[in-house]
Amino acid sequence: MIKMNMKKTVSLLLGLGMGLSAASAAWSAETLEQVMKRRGLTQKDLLAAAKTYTPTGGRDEYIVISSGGQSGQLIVYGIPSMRILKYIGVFTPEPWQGYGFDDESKAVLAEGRINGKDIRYGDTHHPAFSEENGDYDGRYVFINDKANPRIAVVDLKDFETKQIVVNPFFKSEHGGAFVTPNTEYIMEATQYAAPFSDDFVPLSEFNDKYRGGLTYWKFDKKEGRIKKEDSFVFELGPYSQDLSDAGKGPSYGWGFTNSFCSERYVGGIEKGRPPFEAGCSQKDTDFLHVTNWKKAEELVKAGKVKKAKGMYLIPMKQAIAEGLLYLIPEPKSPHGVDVVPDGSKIIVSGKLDTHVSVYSFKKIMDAIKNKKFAGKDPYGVPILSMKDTLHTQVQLGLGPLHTQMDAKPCIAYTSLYVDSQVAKWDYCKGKVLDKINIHYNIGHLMTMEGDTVHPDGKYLVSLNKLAIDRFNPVGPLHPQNHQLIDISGDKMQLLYDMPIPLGEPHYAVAIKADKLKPEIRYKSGWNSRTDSKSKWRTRAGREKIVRNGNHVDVYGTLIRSHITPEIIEVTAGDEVSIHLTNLERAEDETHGFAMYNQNVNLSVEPGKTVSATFKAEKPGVYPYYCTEFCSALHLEMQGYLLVAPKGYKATGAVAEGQKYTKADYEKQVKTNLETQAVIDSVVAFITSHNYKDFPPVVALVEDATDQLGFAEEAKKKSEEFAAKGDYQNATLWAGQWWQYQVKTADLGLRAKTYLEEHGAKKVK
Ligand code: K7E
Ligand code: CUA
Repeated sequence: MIKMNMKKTVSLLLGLGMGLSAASAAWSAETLEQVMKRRGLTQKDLLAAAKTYTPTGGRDEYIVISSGGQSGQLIVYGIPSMRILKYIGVFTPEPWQGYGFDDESKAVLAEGRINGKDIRYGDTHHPAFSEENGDYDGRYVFINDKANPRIAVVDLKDFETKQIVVNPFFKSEHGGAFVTPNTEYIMEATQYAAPFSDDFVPLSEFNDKYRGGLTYWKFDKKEGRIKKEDSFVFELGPYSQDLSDAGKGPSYGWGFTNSFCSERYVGGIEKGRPPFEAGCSQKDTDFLHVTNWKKAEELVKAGKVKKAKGMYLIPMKQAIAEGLLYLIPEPKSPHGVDVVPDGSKIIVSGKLDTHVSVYSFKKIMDAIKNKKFAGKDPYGVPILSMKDTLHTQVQLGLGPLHTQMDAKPCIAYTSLYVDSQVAKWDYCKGKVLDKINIHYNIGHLMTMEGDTVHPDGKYLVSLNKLAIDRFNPVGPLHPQNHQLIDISGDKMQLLYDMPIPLGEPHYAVAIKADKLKPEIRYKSGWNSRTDSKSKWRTRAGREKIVRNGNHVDVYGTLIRSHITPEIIEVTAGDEVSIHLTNLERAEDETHGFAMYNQNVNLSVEPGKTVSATFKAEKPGVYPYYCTEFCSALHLEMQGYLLVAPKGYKATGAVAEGQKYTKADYEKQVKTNLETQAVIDSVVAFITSHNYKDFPPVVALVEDATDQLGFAEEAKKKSEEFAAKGDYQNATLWAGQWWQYQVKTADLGLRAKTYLEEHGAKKVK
């Protein structure tokens, strides 16, 4: 058996010789104290650094899904390292992921069309994880679009957007996405009132024809899709409904939705009317909407609710008659509404009130049971009194917005927008415990699994609206600032500032990392957007080009380092569909596919099949290539689309380049035999260890076996040509044989390294 170190092996495989220089610069001898002095760091800074610094290869304890604001995307990052891991394309195309470029994801984005129009942005606000018994189950995440009322479903198996639903009644929304404790429903409440119809309605009819609403989207967890036909919508008064939250524990079956501008004021500054902001903040209180979704669901199932626009619509009259809808005054221009983990209380913050108001669910139920109403709103909805339903009010500071929960009972954190602070307080006793300054203008805040029935506490992230002087300046448009705060002790401690350079991330949710079990590859030939086998999947050796009238289907494959087919010939005017399957099974072996001038840009992860359909209008030469640096010969992963003018007769002839002789052939074969010896040594290492106990290694070995099979085929071809004395083709096929060997060895070495780093044991 040949013994070789890794560097030497790689050099041989890449034909580099042993010229790699030894590591040059010695580590500087600076001490910790010297570094602290040079960088102006304090002991406190060091402590904060030690709490967040994650050495190479280290993992985070929590995974955050943050809204990406106007980017229409989601942002994934880790806590405590605050390292960004991914952006997920949701409402907008995302080229890296091929999202909005392949036919499969275009179909998802097309679900989000409104009135036949492509919506090319989204305003994402509130991500929500799916739940089981009030705890995150790590399966899905939902996100709303405030500007164009839509909800999207992202599957955490592959962090891809699978579905977008459009709310057919709303013209604006904000109170989503919030889930009920078993993800029975996803809540989505309107923001700005508008007619439920799609026609013109003058503002003089605002009170009668403009409406707010609250949708409970039915979610099928098994299928992973929203069922529009089983979803229902509450018609609500034309108040500006705001955030929502679902009840849990004793309040299970109920939902809570804020509102502002219950004045129903319509501005018109250009006509001399006082603006919205004046008219919408006159009253001291607005309305907390209390809805009974469980009972509404029963009515729907009993066939007592009429359908409109493909879903169930519960008119206000019916909601009132059936006892599904109540209002409670809440101070003043409220924003966040948050149900505490045990479900007994509901915390509301009024932006223009220095208090947070804690409502008792029991008191709310008692008042409803005893029909103790303080009055009715203009639409006849019963109003409970604040006095009858309040548990307590606590003065926290200026501009309280949102509240998150600690692992410790009764402890909550509320953001104070105007004060630029986080307040830690006790909602049972009504006492302020601690405050910390943030930079600047905090919006939402988030604790670990803080929305669940079992919050983890530990860390808090302050999602600040302004970054101002926190980072190196990058022009008038600043990033936003997510600040990580340690909440494990009595006093909150600021640990880290992370700039978020992608829209305004309103809200974020954090899940324990070990609850997520994403896949490393797709089943071979997989349509990831429909979660089913693609009808365009293609196996190795079955690649083909099929013409059907003016439509050309290309069944292609991708594997290191070639695209099959390498030449595609069509005629101007043809519609071309290129279907590509990535044959790789190894982790992280994604291939891209980009083509000149056709807006074709694909990301094909291992196992995936994607398609790109376009019209080849203009005769010309259109090179294509792989966009992911997947292998040493990645740059050679290329091809041509030839669009011939109508009437052109293709001969298939190709110009010849370099000529090869018998000597060239023999030289290549010699290299190949040496390489085979290296492969044999790596194989011997792997098979002499318990590699089958390591699934990533098994995947690498499977891939390597494939590559070796291809090498065998290429070897045979080269030998056949050599036997005929055709050293041109013999040499080229011998070169291809070597290419497959290199890939085999590359995979083998990755497997070997993995085994060495993960303490594999010798078995024989
Ligand atoms: Cu910005 Cu929840 Cu949309 Cu508050 S929201 S800050
Ligand atoms: Cu495949 Cu580069």
